[in-house]
Amino acid sequence: VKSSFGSQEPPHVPALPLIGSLLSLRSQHPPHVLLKELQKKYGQTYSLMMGSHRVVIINQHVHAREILLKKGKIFAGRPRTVTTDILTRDGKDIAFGDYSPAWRFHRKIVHGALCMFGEGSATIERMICAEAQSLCSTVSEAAALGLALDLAPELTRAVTNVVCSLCFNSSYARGDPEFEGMLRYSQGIVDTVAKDSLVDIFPWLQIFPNADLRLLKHCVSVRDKLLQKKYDEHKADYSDNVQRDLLDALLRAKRSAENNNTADVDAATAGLSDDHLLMTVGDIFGAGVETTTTVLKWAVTYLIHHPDVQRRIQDELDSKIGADRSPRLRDRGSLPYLEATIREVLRIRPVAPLFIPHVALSDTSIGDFKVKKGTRVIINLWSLHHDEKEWSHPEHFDPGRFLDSEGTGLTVPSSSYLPFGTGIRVCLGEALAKMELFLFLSWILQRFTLSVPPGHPLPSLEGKFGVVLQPVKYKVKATPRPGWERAKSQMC
Ligand code: HEM
Ligand code: PLO
Repeated sequence: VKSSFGSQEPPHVPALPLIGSLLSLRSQHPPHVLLKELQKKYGQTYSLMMGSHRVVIINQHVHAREILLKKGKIFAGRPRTVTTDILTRDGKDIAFGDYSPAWRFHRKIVHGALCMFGEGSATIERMICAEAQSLCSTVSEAAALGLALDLAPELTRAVTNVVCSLCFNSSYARGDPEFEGMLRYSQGIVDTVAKDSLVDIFPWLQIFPNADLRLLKHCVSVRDKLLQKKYDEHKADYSDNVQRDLLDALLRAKRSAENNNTADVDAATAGLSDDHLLMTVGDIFGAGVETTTTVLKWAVTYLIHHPDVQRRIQDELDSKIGADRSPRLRDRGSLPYLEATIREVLRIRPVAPLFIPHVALSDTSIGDFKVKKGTRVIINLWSLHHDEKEWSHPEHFDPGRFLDSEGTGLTVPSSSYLPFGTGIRVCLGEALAKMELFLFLSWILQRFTLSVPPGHPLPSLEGKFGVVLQPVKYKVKATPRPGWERAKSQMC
């Protein structure tokens, strides 16, 4: 794609060893906050060297939208990094894979399969409700015993089982050793992948013994064994006539590409290797679990800090749904305050505060700035979601900003809001994630009021930066709401 080449270089942060080390040596701020701060000195769009790579940092929505939408194809590349190469067998997945015919083909198939099993089907709603039911029973048992509960593993199991049903047509019971193993390896990957941001600052570190890399390799090999097992089982009883899940849909696409049963040019040139297929399922599985769980944890954290918001959601649930049935997806339109709360959680604590870096595939421009082919671009979603010019008191949690003046209709009050990205690299799981967030939160809040156990401090709102921005661990006290005592909470 041809495009005009801008007239000036973006302001450049001096290439001292400083920046590389500021990010890797953990300045007092996490990277997204530090990169937001640097705009005070260098302007909203500036560049810096990270190791040997030139990186442009974007802190405003006009440039972010130009990159993702207007020039989406030019900026559709992804960098290769030591850690993501280990995770994805050199970029054979969708999220970290560079732009290519193979990538286009995989994305198209997964998108189709997600539509078939996800948005368009009643099955997915049933799967989510079954997990919401089981989650609420666990919470109810703890409440009946007067126990405070770490909700994180329970939320993770619920979300994992939805993705598991979707991908593999299977699910885990509480305490299943395979599930416990999965929790461990996934946290290991989240903790080590992109440790120094997704731009390798010191790629040469890999040649030294490095505890993080060792842990990452170990966790990835555990994950790969699990994926391989599911893959082998599916291959063994695959039939062209039934598609039980996403993996069946991928297998079918692979066979059809191999038999040249396709008019798709990308498919014919790219094919679908076993590695590609496994890594793609790994992406859906990993993204499906870690992102949605993280948002649910942030939602619970903010609801505990804001009992007034919790009460207003419960009032809405009581008046629109009542206590005789559980919420369904079709209730989404009548619960605007809950929807607004979900939007506000996604704004104030974006799951991926720096997205995944994009790469310019040809010489191009951003605004008036020249950008050379190969330049890496970090879109700082944290800056967009905390831009004082776009949001009043950005650190203030206020679902009301997503409601119209009557307080009944939903709005997006600023263009500086992109929780799922946009354009050709837009999140593939947006619809699925929104269904899960709505159903899990509405089921929980219909039945329980959440608070910290007596004597415990409120949980921190800081978050731990990594490939996803996670809240810290803490325990929750769940008080059953009137009318939702033990027996009734078992009801669907
Ligand atoms: C990419 C957000 C849930 C699958 C992304 C990106 C963001 C994002 C910001 C990067 C966009 C970019 O680099 O330009 C979220 C949030 C979620 C969520 C906030 C939950 C609330 C999910 C789920 C799935 C998923 C449930 C899978 C079913 C993916 C994939 C990509 C992606 C495969 C890579 C797309 C590509 O590079 O082409 N997501 N996501 N996400 N997401 Fe999500
Ligand atoms: C999460 C840990 C898993 O074990 C592996 C994995 C795969 C895909 C990644 C995901 C992790 C983190 C969140 C990512 C997702 C792809 C898209 C998503 C980066 C590392 C986001 C939010 O961009």
